[in-house]
Amino acid sequence: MDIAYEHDPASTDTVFPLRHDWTRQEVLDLFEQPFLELIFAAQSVHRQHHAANRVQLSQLLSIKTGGCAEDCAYCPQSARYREETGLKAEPLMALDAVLAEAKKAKANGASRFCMGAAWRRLKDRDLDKITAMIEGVKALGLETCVTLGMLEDHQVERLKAAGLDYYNHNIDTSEAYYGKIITTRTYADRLETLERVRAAGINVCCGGIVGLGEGRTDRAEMLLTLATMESHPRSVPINMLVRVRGTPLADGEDLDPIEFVRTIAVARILMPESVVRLSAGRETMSDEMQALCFLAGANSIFYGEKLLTTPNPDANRDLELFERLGLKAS
Ligand code: SAM
Ligand code: DTB
Ligand code: SF4
Repeated sequence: MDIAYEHDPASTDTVFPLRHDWTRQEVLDLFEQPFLELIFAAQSVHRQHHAANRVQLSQLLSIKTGGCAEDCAYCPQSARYREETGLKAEPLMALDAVLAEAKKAKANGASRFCMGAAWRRLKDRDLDKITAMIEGVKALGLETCVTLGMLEDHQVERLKAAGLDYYNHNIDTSEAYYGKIITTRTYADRLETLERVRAAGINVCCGGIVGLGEGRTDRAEMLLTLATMESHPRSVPINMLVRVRGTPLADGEDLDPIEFVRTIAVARILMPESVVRLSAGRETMSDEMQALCFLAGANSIFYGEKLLTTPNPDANRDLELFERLGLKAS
């Protein structure tokens, strides 16, 4: 029986309202629930707002790799760790090469193409090239997303005019823990760009990374920041830290995978209408762990064998997993 591929708002009785007034204690209480209670609640919320068996596929492309001026401790693309990581900085890709990758992504079944640049901020000299990429990718019938660092008002307007669907800009962790991970920009800088994007009418894609050595309170605070925004981000990527040799976080202690699933479930409950993306880190996750994340309310993944610079499961492994779980891509 082909059930619940499409969202059926009448499929559950309890309505979980959209709220923007969550408190810190409520979020912590959610995290502390017995696991099975938490997953049941998350799955109930999920079915109220989303098709139960659909997972959206976004494909990433690094259009400008490495040499970044920021010092994000998790990131292989920071110029500060160049000696240790051995990652070479490359120039901005040419339009035709980007479009060739977008065509492949479309043929593989991705619905959104996300172009990432290792920049602290977008520079005006690159704006025309970026808007041409957005227009070209959109013309292929794909949703467009870019992540280019901090933006100014006139830049968001240009991106909007080019037809940009989503801008990704993560808050990454709690405000309290932020200074331990990044010193070259502030939490407030991040929120300012996010507000500009929202005000321009571009969908916000904003989430974070877990496994940075933060505590549960930091994970709760990060989700609280997202869930108390004026409107919830349309997409919420939850990344598990990918440990890259040569970065300051290469050798930390791994986060309990169950805690990662809890983070997904809490995100789902706090932001019922958002698409929660099981993002970086899938390469080292078991199929069972990924299935738990879908059960907890994740309904998007990064698809294709590469994230920006690190590996991701290849498409065959994902398609096989979808087949085993009866999931449909969208
Ligand atoms: N430079 C821009 C910025 O930082 O906003 C855009 C590109 S940056 C690579 C995009 C996001 O990738 C970061 O905000 C972070 O959440 C995620 N990321 C980077 N390195 C990661 C890693 N090793 N593991 C998990 N997520 C990572
Ligand atoms: C997001 O939240 N995760 C993606 C995307 N947005 C840009 C990036 C993950 C990067 C993982 C490390 C790498 O491949 O360089
Ligand atoms: Fe640069 Fe973005 Fe990497 Fe930070 S996360 S070092 S801003 S590319």
